[in-house]
Amino acid sequence: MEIAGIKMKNPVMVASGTFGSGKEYGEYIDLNKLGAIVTKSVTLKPREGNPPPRIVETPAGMLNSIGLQNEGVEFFLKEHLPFLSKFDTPVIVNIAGETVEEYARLAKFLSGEPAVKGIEVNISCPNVKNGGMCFGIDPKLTIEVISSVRKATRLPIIAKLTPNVTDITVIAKAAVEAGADALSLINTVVGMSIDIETGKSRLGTQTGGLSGPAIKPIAVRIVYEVAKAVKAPVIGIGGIMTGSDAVEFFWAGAKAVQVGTANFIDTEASIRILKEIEDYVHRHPRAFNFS
Ligand code: RRO
Repeated sequence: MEIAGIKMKNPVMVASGTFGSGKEYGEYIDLNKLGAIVTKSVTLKPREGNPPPRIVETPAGMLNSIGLQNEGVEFFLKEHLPFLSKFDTPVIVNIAGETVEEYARLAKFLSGEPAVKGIEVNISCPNVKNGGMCFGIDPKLTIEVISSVRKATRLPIIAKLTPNVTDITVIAKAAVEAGADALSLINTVVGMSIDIETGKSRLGTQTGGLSGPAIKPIAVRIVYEVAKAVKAPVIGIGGIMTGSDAVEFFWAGAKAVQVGTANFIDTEASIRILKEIEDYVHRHPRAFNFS
């Protein structure tokens, strides 16, 4: 099958930020079996991330406030990409920036790397003051970022959108109009958890991004709305723990899915989910056309 011109063996990808740079999981699962690997967001310069605590468990999910911690694009290309390039699985690099120019420069950097098969443009990080979600909640800024990335690279572009907007179809149309080849839906939902003994947030930054099964119905609804509104393929993300969860996203209109929070509970979750999808497809041979 193929998405945005990226050839994949199957529709199960691993979601950015939940799979490190791939190496961390290589000991536990056969990376060759995945549809694609999406790496943790990289920025031009290294970032230390947010003050702790950065993770809180919540009913049916978790909140994170990592704050885009990463070692920068040059370190990524030197230290992580060579390992990933050994596998027969496309590597999609998630990029984030504080300015439109930073996104474009990152895209240029990655364009010269044969091992990079696509760029996922993160305009939806909820945990940084500048950039991130600021772009993805505004259709004009969405157009600016995506069109500048479009000018900077010939690689397939996947825009990763935030659910924290009133009408996601407006942002989705803007991203596609500006040159996105596919859309990843959804990034985390802004949330908060308070310790009632101290009256303080359980996260260093007060609020964070909610992921896991708690957000699955929101994600399925958004995939459904966007798949009807744009022609570009949609990749479904949000609380996928089983093959049945993934199948819900396919029925909603997704062409592929990304497994995120489930990786933290079970390192083999993505492979298990793929098998469960295969079992479903075997029982329902005419349900989907993965081409
Ligand atoms: O690093 C983070 O805090 C983070 C990012 Br970049 C993102 O896109 N989504 C998220 O929930 N956390």
